[in-house]
Amino acid sequence: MFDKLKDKLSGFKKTLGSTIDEKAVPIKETVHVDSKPIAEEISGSKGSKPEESSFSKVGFAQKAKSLVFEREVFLSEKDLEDPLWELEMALLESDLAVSVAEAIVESVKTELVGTSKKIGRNTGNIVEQALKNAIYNVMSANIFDFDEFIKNAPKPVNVVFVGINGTGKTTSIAKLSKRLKDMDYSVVIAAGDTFRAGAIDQIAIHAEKIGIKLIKQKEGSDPAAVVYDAVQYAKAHNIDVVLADTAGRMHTNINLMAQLKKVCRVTPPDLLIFVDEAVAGNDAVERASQFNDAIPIDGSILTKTDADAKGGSAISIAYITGKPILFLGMGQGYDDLQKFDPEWFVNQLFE
Ligand SMILES: Nc1nc2c(ncn2[C@@H]2O[C@H](COP(=O)(O)OP(=O)(O)OP(=O)(O)O)[C@@H](O)[C@H]2O)c(=O)[nH]1
Ligand SMILES: [Mg+2]
Repeated sequence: MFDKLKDKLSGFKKTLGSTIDEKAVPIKETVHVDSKPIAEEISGSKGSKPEESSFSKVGFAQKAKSLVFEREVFLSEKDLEDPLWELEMALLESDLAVSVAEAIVESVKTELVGTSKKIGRNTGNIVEQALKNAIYNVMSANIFDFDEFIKNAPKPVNVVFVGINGTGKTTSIAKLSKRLKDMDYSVVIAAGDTFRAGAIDQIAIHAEKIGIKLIKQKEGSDPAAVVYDAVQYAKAHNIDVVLADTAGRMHTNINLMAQLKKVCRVTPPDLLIFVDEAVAGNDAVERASQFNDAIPIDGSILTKTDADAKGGSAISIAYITGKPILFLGMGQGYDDLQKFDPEWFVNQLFE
């Protein structure tokens, strides 16, 4: 996953690491043996004896004799100019949206420029930490815990999935329904894609395999009615979660977007989840933003990360929409769904 991006980040770490190595100067810290009573040193006067103080009981404690060599580096804006330019290019080549690449570069610059930093032997660490902080900051907008939300929300929780054609909505619903079932929630699926031929059969097969009730009508019927039926069924049977599929549609298709708005009006979703594929890169980010403008989403699922070397959409999508990534799809199996956690994500970029 995201191998090209990982290579580029590690390239930046190496380049800047060697600049730091060249500029680093040794500093010598010497701590002398000191035989003054600590109490005196603290009070600053020989006369005053804090008799009951614990210091006086310590008596003539000696500090350890030590001689420590460390290195220190001061990076100017000029030192970072070329490496940061390369970083920005690398991020753009990895499909990051321009504003996100700029935000990351700015954050790395702010962290590294103009202050004197003590460094150890491994100069890469300071660069890695700056990069991690920068990427974490752009990704962690609105951290949202899906599991906590499901646990605490009034039941049934109505979750509707939207996105363009073929991005993985139906598969993600199947994965998520299994995940929720494994967590002992009762789930019902609404076959809200009444538009594409074969869509109802496709989700029916998943529902049967996983052992989950499916609410469906015939092809061509009103998706708002299907989702309504599913919510009514869930209410009547004390079902915890409704997962509603919808037909893939372009955000530019006015009629199909109006149909989606009707679904949301008839049975307002507790969570409206936008699904797109990581491999679509900047296009996915753009679509997320436009869906979000048309019908405000609550978060995104990014699928096919197993086939995406660039990683840019994963980093950009939360920043651009201001809504969290909830899950990553990492394969075609039911268990190939990773709950998204920005900290985990950032760490695995440097593994
Ligand atoms: N490798 C990989 N393939 C995936 C992933 N998620 C979905 N797919 C595949 O992508 C294809 C499309 O998935 P669907 O779930 O049918 O997509 P959809 O968004 O429901 O498509 P429409 O209903 O046509 O709009 C299928 O072949 C899935 O197996 C993933 O995380 N990784
Ligand atoms: Mg589908």
